[in-house]
Amino acid sequence: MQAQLPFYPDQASNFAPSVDALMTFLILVSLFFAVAITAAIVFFFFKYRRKSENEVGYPIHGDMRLESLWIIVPAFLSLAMFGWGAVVYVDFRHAPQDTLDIYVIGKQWMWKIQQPNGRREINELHVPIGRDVKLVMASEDVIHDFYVPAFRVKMDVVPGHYNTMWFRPTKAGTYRFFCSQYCGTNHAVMGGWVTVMDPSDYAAWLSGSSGTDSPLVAGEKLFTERACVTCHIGNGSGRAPSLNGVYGGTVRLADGSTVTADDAYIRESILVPSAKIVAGYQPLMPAFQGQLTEDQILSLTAYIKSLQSQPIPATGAGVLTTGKK
Ligand code: HEC
Ligand SMILES: [Cu+2]
Repeated sequence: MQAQLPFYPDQASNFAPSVDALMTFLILVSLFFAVAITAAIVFFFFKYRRKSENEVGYPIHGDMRLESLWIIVPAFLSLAMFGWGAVVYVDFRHAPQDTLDIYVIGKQWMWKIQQPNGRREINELHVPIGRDVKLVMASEDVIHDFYVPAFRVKMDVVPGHYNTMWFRPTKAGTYRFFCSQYCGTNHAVMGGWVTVMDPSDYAAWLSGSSGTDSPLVAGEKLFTERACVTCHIGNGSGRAPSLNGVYGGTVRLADGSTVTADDAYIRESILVPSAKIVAGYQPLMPAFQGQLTEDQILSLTAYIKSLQSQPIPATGAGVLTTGKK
């Protein structure tokens, strides 16, 4: 319905219909009360106007039925808004399993995007239709925000932190995306185009790659170049815990607490190792804060993720459970 209105963005993702339905409900409720209250004001203005110079009004002592009505109706309406909003929001915040993960890095004033096979794009994002896509987003400098109106999704992109958001494109075409967090002089031009393609076209486009390493391959190289491999030995015999099977699992820390090894934990472990020490190990890992770009951290994480499929060494003291399914 709204899609026919001028200036209304296309409905091009799984979220568009549900967000628009909720939005329509909110607008209709607001419109109803705005019109009804204005009409009542105008009506009472004439009906209860003072008709003679010495007219005095009756004192009014309230009316239980009226008061119950204006408590119950708004309470019911606002609970409905909350409940409905929560359903849409929870769906947006919980990415399904088996998503196509694409890395997005915001930087004054451009978007650098990397496809799962390593193909890079700038201010462009190609996605296949009908596939659940998850964007893993980080910033090189200040807070940005990735916003695709046609998909009805947006999410802040924060330095020192990963934010993710997911969507399933439902309609082929080219749609605009924007940075929607003011981020400096050229904020206004920090945007680009999402291209939603048929899966076969997307596969063909991907394979016409510009030939950079995939994050996984780049991560594996970095792991050697940055000498991570000298401490983190696969069979757990090094001075550091083996990273096999760590990702997605639960890690026991030296202070007795446990933590889930997600992207944020891996990131922190690399940048500021002293923040959380794995039980049974000395805090001798150097901090890599300021020494790795966001790209490189993402690549290292992708590599550590891939180590999940390797055998878990019996000596991996810190590992309680693994993310292996
Ligand atoms: C000098 C040896 C050393 C080097 C080099 C080193 N680490 Fe570590 N690393 C450790 C030790 C020891 C621990 C466990 C104590 C701790 O948590 O700080 C650790 C912990 C970790 C953890 C958390 C592991 C877990 O089981 O929870 C990750 C992830 C990690 N390192 C990644 C890296 C990466 C990536 C590099 C290279 C960029 C690297 N490390 C380089 C010694 C090292
Ligand atoms: Cu920006």
